[in-house]
Amino acid sequence: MSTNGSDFIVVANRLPVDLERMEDGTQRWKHSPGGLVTALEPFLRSRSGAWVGWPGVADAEVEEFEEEGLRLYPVSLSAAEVRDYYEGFSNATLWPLYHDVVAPPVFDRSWWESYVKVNRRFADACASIAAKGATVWVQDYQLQLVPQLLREQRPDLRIGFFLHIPFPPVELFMQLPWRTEIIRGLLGADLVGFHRPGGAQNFLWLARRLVGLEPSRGAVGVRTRPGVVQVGDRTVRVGAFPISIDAAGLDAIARSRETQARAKQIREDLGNPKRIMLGVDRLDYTKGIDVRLHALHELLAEDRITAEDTVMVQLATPSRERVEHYKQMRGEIEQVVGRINGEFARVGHPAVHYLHQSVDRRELCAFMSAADVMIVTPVRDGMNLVCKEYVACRYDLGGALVLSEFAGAASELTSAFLVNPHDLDGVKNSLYAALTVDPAEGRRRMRALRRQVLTHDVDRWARSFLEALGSASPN
Ligand code: GDG
Repeated sequence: MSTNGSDFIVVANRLPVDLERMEDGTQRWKHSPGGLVTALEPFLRSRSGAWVGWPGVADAEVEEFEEEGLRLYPVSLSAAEVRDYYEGFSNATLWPLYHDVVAPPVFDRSWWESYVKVNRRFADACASIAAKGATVWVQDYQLQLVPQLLREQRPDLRIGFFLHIPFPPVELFMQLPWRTEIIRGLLGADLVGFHRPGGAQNFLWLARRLVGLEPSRGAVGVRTRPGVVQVGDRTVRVGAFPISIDAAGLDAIARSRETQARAKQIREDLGNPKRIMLGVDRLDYTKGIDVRLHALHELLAEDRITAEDTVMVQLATPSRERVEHYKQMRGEIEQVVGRINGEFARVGHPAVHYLHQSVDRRELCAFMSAADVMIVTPVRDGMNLVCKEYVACRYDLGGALVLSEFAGAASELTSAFLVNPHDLDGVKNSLYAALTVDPAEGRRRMRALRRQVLTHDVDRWARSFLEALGSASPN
C-alpha cells in the first residue's frame, strides 16, 4: 500500500490518452477526451486523482506520468492478451452476451483465463497506488473481477463499479460458464451501478441464485429503485444511474458562429437538399445501422421520398476491426450503401453519404446542427449518448429524433419518435413522420427532450453515483 498514494482512482480498460507509435519508432500520447473523462475531471483534480488503464497498443512498456494534476498509470497488455482478454473475452464473449446475443457469444476457456489474469493486473496496479481508505471507481464489462480482486488485497478501500452496457436478462447471463465468478467479482464492490433499474434487478436475482445472497430493498441514490445485498458483514448496494453528456458544453459549441457556419457549409456541400438524415455510431452490429438503411431504401423505392429531396449521412467510426463479427458486418453495411446509391443516386449526388472515419467533436456538432432528422436505431444499447448529444445541439428547437425503444435513453427521451428496430414498417413510418413533422409539433417535442437532457447531465450522473458510494457503510 502506498502511504501518499491517490485517494480517488478511476480504473478503466483504456486510459484517457492513447499511445501512438510513429513510423520512425517514436511514441507520443494523443488525447482522447470522452464524456467520462470530462465528467470525472473535477473529481479527479480536486483530490489527488489517478487513472489506471491500458494505453491502447500492445506491449507498450510506459511509465506512469502526470498530466495537468492527474496521475496516469498505464497497464501493459501483451499482443496475446489484447487478442484473448480484449478482442476475445470482452468483445466476442461479454459484448454479444450482454447485448441480447445479437451475435452468438464465443465461450473460450483460454480467453477466460486471460480475462482473469488481466483483471488481476489491473487490481494489483490499483492496490499499489491507492491511499488508505481511498475511493476506487471501476468502469465497465472488461473489469468485472476487479472489485473482488482489489477488495481481497485492500479491504480498507471504498469500491464502486459501473456497467456502461446493458446487464442481460438472467436466462442469457446463465449461459456464461463463468457466471458465478463474474457475480462474485462484482459483489466485491460497495456499490454496483447500472443504467437501468432492470439491469439492477437482474443482478440482484443472480446474486441470490448463484451466490445464495438475499437482497433487501434499501434507499440509495436519487431516482433509483435500488437494492441492498448482504455479503458476510458487508453491505453491497445496487442501483440505476443513467449516464448522460456534457449538455451545456455541447449547447455552447452548437451556438457558436463557427459551428453554425460549418453546418450551413455541410448543407451546401450536400447539394442543399430539403432534408438531411444523420446517423452517428461506432461501426457496431448492436447499433442497427442496417435497419435504418433498409428503411431508407424502402422509402426511396416506394417514392415516399426522393434522393433529390432527402439525403442521408452515416458517420461510422471504425471500431474493433480485428473482431470477426465486425469485419463481416462492415462488409454487409457497405454493400447496402452501395446498393442504395446504385439504384437512387445521380452523378455527384449520392443518396447516402457514408464515412467510415471519425471526425472531431466540433465537426460532429456541426453535422448534428445541420441534420433535420437524427436516426438512432440500436437493437440494444446500454444508454446511447449520440441521441442526447443531438438534443443538446438543437438549441434552435429544430430537428427531430428517431430513437430505438431498446436504447437505455428511450425511457428518458419519451418525446422522440420511438421505434422498435425489429419492425421495419414501424421504423419506416416513424422515419417518414419525423421527416415530415409539422414544425410546431417538432419544436414541442424538442423542447421536452431538451428539458430532460439539459437538467440531467453527466456531472449530475457522476455526482449521484459518488454520493451513493460515499454513503455506503464503512467496512
Ligand atoms: C457505451 C455503451 C453508453 C462517435 N463517432 C464519433 C464520436 N463518437 C462519440 C459519440 C458519443 C460516443 O462516441 C459513443 O457513445 P454511445 O453511448 O453512443 O455508444 P458506445 O460507444 O457504444 O458507448 C453506450 C456509453 O458506453 C456510455 O455509458 O451510452 O450504451 O454502448 O459520445 O459522439 N465522437 C467524435 N467523432 C466521431 O466520429 N468526436
